[in-house]
Amino acid sequence: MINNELSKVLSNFQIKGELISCEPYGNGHINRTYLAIYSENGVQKRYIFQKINSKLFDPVEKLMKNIELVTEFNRQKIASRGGNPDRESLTIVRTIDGKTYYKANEDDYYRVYIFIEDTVAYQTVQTPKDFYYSAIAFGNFNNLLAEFDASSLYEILPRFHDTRKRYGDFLKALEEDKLGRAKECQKEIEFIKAREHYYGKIVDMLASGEMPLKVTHNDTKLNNVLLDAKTGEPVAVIDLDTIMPGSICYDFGDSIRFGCNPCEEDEKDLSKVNFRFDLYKVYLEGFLEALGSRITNIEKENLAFGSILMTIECGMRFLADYLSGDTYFKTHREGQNLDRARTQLKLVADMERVLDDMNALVK
Ligand code: ADP
Ligand code: GN1
Ligand code: MG
Repeated sequence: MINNELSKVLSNFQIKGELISCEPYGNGHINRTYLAIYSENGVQKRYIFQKINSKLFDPVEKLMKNIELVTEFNRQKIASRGGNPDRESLTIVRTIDGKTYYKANEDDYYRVYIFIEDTVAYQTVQTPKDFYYSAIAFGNFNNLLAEFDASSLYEILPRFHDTRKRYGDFLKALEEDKLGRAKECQKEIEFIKAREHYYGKIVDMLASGEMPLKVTHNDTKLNNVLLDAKTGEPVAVIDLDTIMPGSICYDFGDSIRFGCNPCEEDEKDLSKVNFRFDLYKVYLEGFLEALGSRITNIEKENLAFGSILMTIECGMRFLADYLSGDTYFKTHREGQNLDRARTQLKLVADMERVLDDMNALVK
């Protein structure tokens, strides 16, 4: 069945043919994503249709301007090297009046992208080769952004990876303890508090200029890259909502956080959640290969630490959301954000044990 309201919204976009289905799609935590299938003269065409999280991305107009600028830049680069921009980049489908998004109501904003066919977005690494290719994709994407005019971007989520600020937000959620949940997670709270000395390290290096501030993706988990369904080769980097100034160590670290966990982010059985050092090695190889000379020593020296930092940052964000009543990350069951936080902290503990080896490998 096609939801009438969604179908009405879709009719405002420049899409030919008849809408035949529109169903929830993917595993993103932030926007509401649907797969919309159309039929035109008997031929099916698919689209990604998203209700934008406008509470978070405010103003949506600026968010979409960022994405428009980055995708246009991206598409030109892809075309100039003989690639296929419709496949290797997100393509915005405009509204009938030429806009990049549609405002249905006060807080209801929607956008449409061309669905990139014959690709997969994995929730966990299937084979080391997939992970290697994802490293190539994100590394190349960082290279591309290096040539992009940073001043044209609007910082839509200021201080996104400012872990010290994230820690402050966590402490505030803990102090409020709106639902009385803190008593269930004392061990996790102590774990996060014990690592306070980590949180300012990269922000301070960025502020002092010791670490270069670059334009980064900032949400480089494996399901934000599309790999070719047949060959596994990288096709496109997606989910461009968080492109902002940041550190290469954030992009590297977030990929490691997500991909070196053999389980899904919300695995309940922590005995299965173990840091996969072999996959770290594979990702590191791909990432360094893609970046070539575009990575400085200070960045290299902090890749391993950045992996720990991104993982504990994500852990404290999940836990803060659990304490605040699950208002930020989409949840499908009770306790899911707590489970997510626990997997992250388990990975941090594992990584801390092998940090010297992680660093040695970079050298
Ligand atoms: P969120 O911001 O909520 O994470 P995403 O933009 O990452 O939303 O989209 C959610 C999922 O939808 C992705 O993980 C991917 O599986 C799928 N997806 C998004 N855009 C496309 C696209 N253009 N083509 C194919 N699949 C896509
Ligand atoms: C969110 O949008 P999605 O699902 O790709 C979040 C990331 C977290 C991630 C944890 C804008 O990413 O920062 O690392 O969940 N995105 C935003 O899985 O907050
Ligand atoms: Mg996503």
